[in-house]
Amino acid sequence: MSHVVVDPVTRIEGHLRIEAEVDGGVVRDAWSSSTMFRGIELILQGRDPRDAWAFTQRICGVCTTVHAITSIRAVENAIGATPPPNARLLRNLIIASQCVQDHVVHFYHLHALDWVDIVSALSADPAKTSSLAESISDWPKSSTKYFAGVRDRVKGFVDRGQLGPFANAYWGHPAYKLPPEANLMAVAHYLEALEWQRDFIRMHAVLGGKNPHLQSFLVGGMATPIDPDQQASINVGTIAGLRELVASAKEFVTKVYIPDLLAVASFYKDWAGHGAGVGNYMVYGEYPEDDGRQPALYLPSGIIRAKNLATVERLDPAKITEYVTHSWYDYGGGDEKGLHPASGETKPNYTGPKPPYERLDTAKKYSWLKAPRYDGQPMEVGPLSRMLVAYASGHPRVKELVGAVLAKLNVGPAALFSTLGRVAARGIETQVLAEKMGDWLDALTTNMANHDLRIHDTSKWDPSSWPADCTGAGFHEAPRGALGHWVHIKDGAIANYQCIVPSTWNAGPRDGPGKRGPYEEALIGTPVADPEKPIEILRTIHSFDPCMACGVHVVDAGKRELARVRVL
Ligand code: NFE
Repeated sequence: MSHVVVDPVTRIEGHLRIEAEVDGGVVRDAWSSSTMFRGIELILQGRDPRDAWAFTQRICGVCTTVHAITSIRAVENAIGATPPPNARLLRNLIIASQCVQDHVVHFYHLHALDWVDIVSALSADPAKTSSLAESISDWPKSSTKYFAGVRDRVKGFVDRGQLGPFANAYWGHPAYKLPPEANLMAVAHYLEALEWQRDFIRMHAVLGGKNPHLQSFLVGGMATPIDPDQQASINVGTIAGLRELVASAKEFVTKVYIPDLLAVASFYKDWAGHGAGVGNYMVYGEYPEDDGRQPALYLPSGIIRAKNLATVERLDPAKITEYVTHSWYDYGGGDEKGLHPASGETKPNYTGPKPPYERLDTAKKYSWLKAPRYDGQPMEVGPLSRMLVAYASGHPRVKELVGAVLAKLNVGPAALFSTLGRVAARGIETQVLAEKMGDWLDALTTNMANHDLRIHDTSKWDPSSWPADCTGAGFHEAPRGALGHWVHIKDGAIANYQCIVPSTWNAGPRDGPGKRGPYEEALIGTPVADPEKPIEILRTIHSFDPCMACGVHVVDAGKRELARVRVL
């Protein structure tokens, strides 16, 4: 029996520690611990709820926008503000472009190197690499000369000994299965994706002034003027520029990302049999298509339990609770019970070992993440959950693309419940969203043509128009999954604020009754060839796309003050 500690898990956002018991080459038990504390909820108390989005957006720089949009929705829900249709369309474009960029970055820059061996790429034959690339896509950058150039560029990089992001990996590990040519093709696209994502996210600069942390959100709408005749507004020329970016996304996803995903997956089909996890999937739903109180959503909400695709249950947010039984928080003597986030508490109480430590006391508290549960059950959230709920709900485009990917890999729907299923679902979702964005640009154009330039509902701007005491909840599908913010507003100020982020759902520890969280459960049964180089653990954990920054923030285990920050 080996006790494996992976700390820090790299190529993620934030700080994550995994401990696992490996016996007979297989993970028998696992613990997921986030080693930082997030205090944004406390910073928000007493503030103007119209400012909350600007604070919460700083929870994370990777899923930038997502906490802003969720906060705005929570406050609008509490005070009864209704954004006009143009604001909904701009928000959908911002959210979808965030997701598309984030998924491409995850596939190439955070996850691909678990499957792609950089060192092996150096021995690839560029002519064979060109034939391989041309056999799977008509992407123009596929010549022998191009791949020879990439190989020489990477070789120069390696020869100088400046490995940068490629340092300290398990290159040459027997779990890497791609031939050198597939490795070289993937490395070339890793480099191209770096450039592509930087260009594509200009969508956010256009719609929000900058990225990360867009500046154009506003409770009741958006702060972006729309006017076809004004230079400083979203006008016809701006929309034409956005259309070009959307076209570039569709091209990159269909000609590079999806073909690469299928090529890599075809060598790792055994990973369709690992990493299933809890088998329960939760989706809040996203992309409102109208402006009603309960709008139709392009990607539906729902719950799937125990991998049963025959039934999609209606989601009821009242069934959400958070446990701190194994988390460094204090519920005032009642740590065995779960609390609904509307009455949730954030009282940090670090009881873990002083660093440096060898082991966490996993029988007690061992993470800064709480353990969220739905109807008492752990739920996986994220692209796989969204694609499963959409697939099982009969979403036409999702069904078509899921069917095509399964056919191409020659596997059945059961393969989706796996590490590989998570990777595939993320790619499918990227394509679905890249295709969909053009519809929202069309709708914006139509509204402009009809002289509907409304962007902000001012009727609820003044706090005197709000109830003296009100509560609201905002829901969103962030790239990593279901995100919820709950706000209590009293006399115009925030009385309480709680966020449950996707990585809290997925990476959270055991709950009151002792049930494992999704990361922990997904690791059970994972093969580990060499406990000193546990690449297989990273494959499954990375397939969730962890972001601990969303879950937590800064901590000093000695409880000393790190810095005093004045937030105005
Ligand atoms: Ni910091 Fe996030 C996303 C949120 S965390 S990346 O997506 O919310 O899971």
